[in-house]
Amino acid sequence: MRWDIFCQIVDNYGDAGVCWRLARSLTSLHGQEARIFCDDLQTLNLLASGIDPKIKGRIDLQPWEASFSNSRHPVRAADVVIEAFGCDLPERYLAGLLIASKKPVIINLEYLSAEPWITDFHGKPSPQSHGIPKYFFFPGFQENAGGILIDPIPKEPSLTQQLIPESLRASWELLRPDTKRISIFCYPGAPLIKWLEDLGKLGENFDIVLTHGQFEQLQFSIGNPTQAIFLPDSIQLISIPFVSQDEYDWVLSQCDFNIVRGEDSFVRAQLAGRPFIWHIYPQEDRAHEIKLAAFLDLYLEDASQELKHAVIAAMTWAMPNNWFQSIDSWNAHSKTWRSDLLKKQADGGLAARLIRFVA
Ligand code: TRH
Repeated sequence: MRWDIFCQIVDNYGDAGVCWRLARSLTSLHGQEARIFCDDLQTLNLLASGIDPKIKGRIDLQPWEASFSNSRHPVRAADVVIEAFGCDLPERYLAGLLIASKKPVIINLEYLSAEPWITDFHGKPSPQSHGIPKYFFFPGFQENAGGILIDPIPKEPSLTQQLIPESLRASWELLRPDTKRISIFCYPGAPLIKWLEDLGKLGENFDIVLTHGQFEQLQFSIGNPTQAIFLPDSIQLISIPFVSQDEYDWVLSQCDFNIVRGEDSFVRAQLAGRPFIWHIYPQEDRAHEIKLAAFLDLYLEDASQELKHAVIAAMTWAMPNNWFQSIDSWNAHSKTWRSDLLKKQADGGLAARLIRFVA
């Protein structure tokens, strides 16, 4: 089938990240044809860079405007049109669909959530006045939800540790042996300086891999962007550049602990099989707190009482000395969660469920 994926970047990288991962699964694993129309092609290209050209070559990345029917970019009718995160289709594209002989199916691809209510809405029709069939598709962890994007499934970290991407070589040389490694990719507002100071008092060495812009965020949080940041000697900060999605996946798999955010990095941290803090996207009405609680209910369903306390404390930004003593059992739990997750997604996860749904 031919898929047109519409991606409007609201902020950050998650919208592009999810659309790109979906397109690569559809094409490289399921032999579909995919185009992404994106209003910020530069960001999308950044994420997609460095990927095997055989995979990238199968996905047509186009600016948003290229979806309009005109003589330079005639619109081929797609079989499936994805409105990622409920973005509105361009009117001129929709007008083209209305006169097309074969109508596509439109999918409103929603945000990932572990909340129980999504299974009642997943796959339900969303009748439109234009008459083209449209459905809600809710990604989720439950078996009767839309699944999660699992491609590519990360390999055992020991098998890939030597495959240091070129863009990370210089940073990786700074890592100290026998030192715990923590990557950080989070939103402004997290109490990171205090967190790192506290971590530095645990009596172990930590190398902190700061993703692009994270160091500046730390400086900003102390109120003076030019001021040096003083942390205990046990803490080494290492800034890395913005890397491609595949390279960032690799970083997550090579760290002992990850701080992630949004949607895509949140899933990848779980697939890495390591403990993580999910800095959930803050929403004004505090809906994020409900979403986080719903995820923790699932994630910790089989955990001991002690581990539950530790993980909930960590995920709500309690200082590391409150929960780090449980890191070994959290590690074991992360591995079990990863393999259970993959078992539940053994049907191919989101991309495969989407194809089956449309078919
Ligand atoms: O960037 P995010 O915070 O994205 C979002 C947006 O806020 C969006 O509006 C919101 O709807 C969504 O979250 C829930 O976090 P996320 O989802 O983890 O996406 C980041 C993507 O960027 C992910 O695909 C990984 C990728 N990435 C790289 O490719 N290279 C990098 O160096 C880093 C740090 C990330």
